[in-house]
Amino acid sequence: MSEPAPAAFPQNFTFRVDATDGTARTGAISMPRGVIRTPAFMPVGTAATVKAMYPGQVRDLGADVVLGNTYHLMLRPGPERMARLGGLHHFMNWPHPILTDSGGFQVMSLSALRKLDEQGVTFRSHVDGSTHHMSPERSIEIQGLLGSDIQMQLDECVRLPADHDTIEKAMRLSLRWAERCRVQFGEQPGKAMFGIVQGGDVPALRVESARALVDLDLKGYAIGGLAVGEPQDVMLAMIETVAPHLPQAKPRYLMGVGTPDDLMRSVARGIDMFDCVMPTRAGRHGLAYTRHGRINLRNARHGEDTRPLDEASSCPAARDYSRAYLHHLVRTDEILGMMLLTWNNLAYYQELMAGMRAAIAAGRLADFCDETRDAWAKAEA
Ligand code: PRF
Repeated sequence: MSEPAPAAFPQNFTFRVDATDGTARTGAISMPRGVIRTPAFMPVGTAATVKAMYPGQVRDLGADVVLGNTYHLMLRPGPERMARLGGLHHFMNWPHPILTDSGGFQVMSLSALRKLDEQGVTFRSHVDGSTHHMSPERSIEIQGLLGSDIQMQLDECVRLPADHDTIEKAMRLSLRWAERCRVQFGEQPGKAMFGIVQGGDVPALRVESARALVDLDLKGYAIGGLAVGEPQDVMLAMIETVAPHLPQAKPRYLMGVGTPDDLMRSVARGIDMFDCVMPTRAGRHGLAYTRHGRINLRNARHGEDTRPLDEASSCPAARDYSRAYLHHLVRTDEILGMMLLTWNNLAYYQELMAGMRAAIAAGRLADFCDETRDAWAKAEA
């Protein structure tokens, strides 16, 4: 008699730290749909697609997880329809882990006539003007209908600069919503719901938010409300304020960040997960992130440059097309230009994360970051 085959991945949601280097950590989050190597960068797949990329390509670059947006998917195709169609993983042909943002942040940045009160957020769709209401409970219900593996609490993110009272009210509302989301989420062993630390640029509010969320004993913790108008040193100071109050044994996710430099400085301060539209959006606007720094392919100086973006890259988009050709594609608004630059940018971001994971394991993250910055500076000189 043969034993039943072991499950490919654990049935529970777990996080393991394998090595540390100062306050930086490398490890893995495991769940039934797969393993996320950390520190991880999550490509943004807002509307059930990482724009201009095939799912298989995203996977081949080393992405273990993508991000989906509750706000966009609740408007189109709608959560109940998504559930009838078998869930987001099946719908978009991405069988690996998916994290979904809760919707509050996108409502505030995209929809018209939004109104926020204790019960949740009421807003007009940016698609057809229809009115919607989303409570903390409904946000978690929608994320469940989508089939999301890592669900985010509904929160209120305040743009900076803002006054103390506004920041404090939003932080406290976010805490009350975290409790309601946790009740709604209940116990789902293979899945997780993360809380979101708010508190703007006020250290005492950040600490209070982190402590109260830790008391809720959630599976992971995000830091929200950063990269919303403040300088980088303020963002980094807030990470340094919050991180010591978060449990070592749980993943930490910095939402909506950032540039390659932001990622390196945040990883050094103990962040495990990131998402950002930067590599994909910049790619659609003619910007390439490379080992030689950021290159604007729109610029006329690339018009007869026969060099590729990076001859040493493992990504065909970086290696097999001249800058002159990419310049031409960008200037003529060809779809292929967006596809190649998105591919290049996501490859660069994933290479950077893999480089940081290896460097942390080898105890040389600071050297790795110095070398990476030196290469950008050398190209500029
Ligand atoms: N909250 C949520 N999503 C977010 C943010 C936030 O504060 C940010 C801020 N950088 C990006 N995405 N729910």
